[in-house]
Parts: sequence; structure tokens; C-alpha cells
Amino acid sequence: MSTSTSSNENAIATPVGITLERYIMRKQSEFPFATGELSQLLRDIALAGKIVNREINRAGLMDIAGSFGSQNIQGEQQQKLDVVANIRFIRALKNGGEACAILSEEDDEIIQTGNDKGRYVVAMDPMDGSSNIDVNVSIGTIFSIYRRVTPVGTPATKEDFLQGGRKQVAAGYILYGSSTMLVYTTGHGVACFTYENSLGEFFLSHSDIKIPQDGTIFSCNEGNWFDYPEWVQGYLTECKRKRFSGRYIGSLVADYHRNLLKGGIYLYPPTAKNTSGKLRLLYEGYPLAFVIEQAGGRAMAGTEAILDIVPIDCHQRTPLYIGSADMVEEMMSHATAAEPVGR
Ligand code: AHM
Ligand code: MG
Repeated sequence: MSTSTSSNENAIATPVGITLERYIMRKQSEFPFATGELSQLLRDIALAGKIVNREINRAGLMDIAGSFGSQNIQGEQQQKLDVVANIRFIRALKNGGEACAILSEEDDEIIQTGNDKGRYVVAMDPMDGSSNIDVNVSIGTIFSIYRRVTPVGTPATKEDFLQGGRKQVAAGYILYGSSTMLVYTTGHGVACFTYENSLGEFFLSHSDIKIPQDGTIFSCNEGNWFDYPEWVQGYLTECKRKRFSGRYIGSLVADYHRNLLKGGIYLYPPTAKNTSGKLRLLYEGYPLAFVIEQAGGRAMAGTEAILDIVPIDCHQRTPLYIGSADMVEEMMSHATAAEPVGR
């Protein structure tokens, strides 16, 4: 077939590209323990993401928007979709067989999957940005994967989850937005897949994503201004003097994803209500920090890199300053004292 014929063919039948499935298989050899288990785990997460995507798309038509009437371990109102997403991901990971335990934002205790022979544990926020569910604004799922350190064949323990951010073997998120996208890293760059609804597949849409070195977007809840440390106010004042854009959706995954592609900084400092920050280290801070570092950006908790924080509790919180390297660096130059990192 001549080149011109094939380019004509491409013009009338655009190639759909590489599926997530195929990409994972191709990349499998890059994993430190290339037995296919981690690949299967990523596929399980993608499957649950597709199901949750379906539930979200139908949320306006079904009785799954609104509050569930209970509180999670964080003392926050659970939305029905929080609960639905939690069930979907737990079920997919249990059925997949590769994860021996799951740590979820929605559950106090570690969830044993019953697969004690599984070599991996997964920490996750199944539905991030819950307050946006009812108003049809982007929400997300965040996940972080470790190879277990306790003996295979025994129940996983907290020790498996409290290894520290640098021990993650894979991490990423699914953004349920104007498109549904799955972004992940295994420590070899960052790839992004967009969901093709009619085919039921994720296709590679951005490979080796790099965050712009610098940016002009700052994302934070300015309603908390009077609670912010002075150095944070100082940095934000400088952003405003420079006429940077303030953009804040209130869904971490959505704010983060925009800044990843366009350049910017997301920040959630300690406040009077959340004296150690609001966001959770294990299933929000660590995974997003792993992705951002792989994309050439930075993630700090004050003076310490998020990934260097030694975890002490599965549900501990952390301040978060994350985004383009130059912006984070500039912000940190305003930090006069280390921010407390705790629960
Ligand atoms: P959630 O995991 O309970 O949804 O809370 C995390 C969310 C983030 O998605 C978002 O960036 C932040 O909380 C918004 O908090 P606030 O409403 O205080 O600005
Ligand atoms: Mg969250």
C-alpha cells in the first residue's frame, strides 16, 4: 500500500490509537517485578473507573446524588456517590486478586480483600471532590500502589501502607470531567488516557506529560485567607501583583490536572479548622506528588518534599503545595518556618 493511500485512509478513518490495555502490556517490562500482577491491578482500577464513570453520568437520572446520611472516618458527610465509588473499587480489586488490602478514605480500617497471596496494597480516595457531585462539576479518583512488605500469605497490615511516598510502585488518578481521563505513573514518566465511551476503552492521549516549568495560575480556597500563614499570604499577594489567574474548582484532581497541563500551583495550607492541612497524605498527597515529580514538577508540605514525609498514620493529613517547579520553589522561598505535618 502506498503512503498516499494510507494517509487517505487515515483521513477518512482516524486511527483510534493505543488502548490502555495494550500500553500496560507493552510497558510491563519496566516494572521492577514484571510478573504481570501490577499490570492486572492497573486494569482492575481502570475497570472500576469505567463503572464509576457510568454511575456518575447517570447520577442526575438516578437516586445516587446527594448525601448518604453517614460520616466517614474524616468526620465528613458521605455522599451516595462516595459510597458507590468505594464499593465499586473495592469490588474490582477484590475480584482482580492482585491486591491483598485496600486503604480507603471512606473506611477507618484497612480492608482485607481475602487475597492474602496478593503482593500489592492500594491506598485510594475513591471519590475526590464530593462536594461537587450534586452540581455536575468534575470529580476524581486517586490511587497509590505499594508492593507489600509483610509476608505473602498473611493478612496485610498498616506497615504495608506506611512505607513512605518514595516506595510507591505506581500512582495516578481518574478525572471524571468533560472527558474521563486516567493518568498514571510507574516511575517512568506520566501517561494520560482518555475514555472513549462508545468503545468502552481508555486510549492513550498524552504520553510523557511534562508540567510547564513555570506558570501563571494559582489554585486555593481564598475563603481561608485569614487562616493562611503569613508567608502563604505573602506569596499569593505576589501572584496577584503579577496579575496571575486564580482558578479553583474545589476538586483537587480537576485543579491539579489543569495545572499539570497548563502550568500552575495548587495549595492547601493549614487552616484554623484543619491545622495540619485538609488533604490526606497517603491517598491524595503521595500519589499526586509521585505523578508531579515524574512530570518535572514539585510537591512540598512546607519545607519538606511530600514524598519524603515519614508517615505515621494511615489517614494523616498534610499541607500541600504542588505544581510547576518554579512556582513551588518561589512559594517555598516565602516559607519562614516548617509547617507542621500531622494528623
Ligand atoms: P474530599 O476528598 O472529601 O472530597 O476532600 C478533598 C477536597 C479536594 O478535592 C478539594 O481540593 C478540597 O477538598 C476542597 O476543600 P475546600 O472546600 O475546603 O476548599
Ligand atoms: Mg479527597
